[in-house]
Amino acid sequence: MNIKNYINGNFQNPKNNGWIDNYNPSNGEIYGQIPNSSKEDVEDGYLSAKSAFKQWSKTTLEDRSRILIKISELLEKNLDRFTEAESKDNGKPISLAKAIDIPRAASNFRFFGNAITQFASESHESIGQNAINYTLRQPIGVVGCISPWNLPLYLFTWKIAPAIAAGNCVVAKPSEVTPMTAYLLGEICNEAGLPKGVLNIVHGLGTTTGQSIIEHPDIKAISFTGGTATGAHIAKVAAPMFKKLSLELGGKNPNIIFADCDYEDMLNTTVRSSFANQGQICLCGSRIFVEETMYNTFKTDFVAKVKQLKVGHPSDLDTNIGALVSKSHFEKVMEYINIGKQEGGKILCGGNEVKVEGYENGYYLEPTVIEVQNDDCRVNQEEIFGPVVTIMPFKSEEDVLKMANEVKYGLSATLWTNDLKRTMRMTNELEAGIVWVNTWMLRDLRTPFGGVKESGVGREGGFEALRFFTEAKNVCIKY
Ligand code: TXE
Repeated sequence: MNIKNYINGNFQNPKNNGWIDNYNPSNGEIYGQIPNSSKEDVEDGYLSAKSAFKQWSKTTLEDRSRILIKISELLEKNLDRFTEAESKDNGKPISLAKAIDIPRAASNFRFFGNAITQFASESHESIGQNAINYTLRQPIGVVGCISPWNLPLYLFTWKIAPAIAAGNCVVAKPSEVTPMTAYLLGEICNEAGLPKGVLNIVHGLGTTTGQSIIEHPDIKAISFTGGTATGAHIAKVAAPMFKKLSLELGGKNPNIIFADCDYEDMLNTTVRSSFANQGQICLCGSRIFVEETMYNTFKTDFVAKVKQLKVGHPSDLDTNIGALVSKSHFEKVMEYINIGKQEGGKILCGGNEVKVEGYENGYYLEPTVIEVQNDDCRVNQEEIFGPVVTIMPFKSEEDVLKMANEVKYGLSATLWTNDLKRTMRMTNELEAGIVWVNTWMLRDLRTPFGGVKESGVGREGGFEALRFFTEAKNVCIKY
């Protein structure tokens, strides 16, 4: 199946007729092609967005909201079709795509369709100066949204929905590794009555298509989720053009477990926070630190549970761990397992490729737990982004806090304890954009979402996203 670009409401081939193969990670086979769009295709997308902006930015909030909610409803109506497409393209279990990815994409549109009707700006009365100031929140114009492959439609729509809700028009590029659901979204947008040109989806490689978006002088804001190295590159390109930037990058998140926690809840959630989506979530708790007094108990129970996880074909309903997204990513994760061994880490379970019967060329890997001696090793410092976690014991709150913060990343942290004072101390001190206490990945779309340090710049979610996608203009009237 050939995917096409979605520009000005139409589906079209890339101008240079350049194509990239699209792989099914569950069997390693090519099952379609996607455009390798050039600068000219991006320009087409931009011109279409620019011409739609005049009218879309003046469209009433009620009308914008209605269209976004319609898109959400159509995604729900097409749940099975989108679920199957996402699972096939990405390798994730179909059960996960059905329970999380596609419902969340629908929620993104519904949430921002509603949020825009509640979004307000401030006024300041300048007392004694006979003046009133008010702030206009105006859409930026044409904005770029670039998303990764791990949660394809979920993260794609997390950017697009607030961008268009706020009155912008968009040139968007999904990951070339997982383009399918973004492609299908175009049809839904047409059906929902989204005016032509408000959303333009240009497919292709990061270094060509993506690069043309970030370099475009009139695309004034870039919202990006992906690797830290790519984020740094985008920041370099965008800075001299003074683009607004929102960067959500990698993580190496600590999962800190104290002996006073609710044990069963912690254990079950820790299996999920380690291996959900094959460990390919920027929020996964990939460094597990366990209080010394319960370390051996935890180690035994955790490893026993991890061994029960079923690695299998994504469409089998009892599969817990599907395929990794691509061959190159599979190789990267395997390389880290080797690094872990070389560094003296002990493989407590997993560590090997899995051959799933009938799908021997798929990219399957056992969920892997590595016991490490200290936090300085590479497997504890670098983002692996696969079904691999490390575990090690800690003695004191002070020690674990130091280790938790001694990474270049700062996206999320998870803390398991029932001690209120410790919770307060540690949540204040942890260097992360999100701290979960006695839970993981519990999301409320109104909350600010993003990281500190090399995990990114800016926050998505709620009104933060609407602020990002608007320019504040102060108007001062003297009377
Ligand atoms: O991501 P890239 P990759 C981490 C994870 C992973 C590593 C690399 O550790 O192993 O990043 O993954 C587009 N201009 N995360 O290489 O390249 C690209 O086409 C404009 C964490 O797959 O950052 C895709 O659409 N765009 C992360 C998007 O950037 C460019 C999720 C992300 O791809 C570009 C994914 C360029 N020059 C990986 N180069 C998270 N935070 O959740 C690439 N792209």
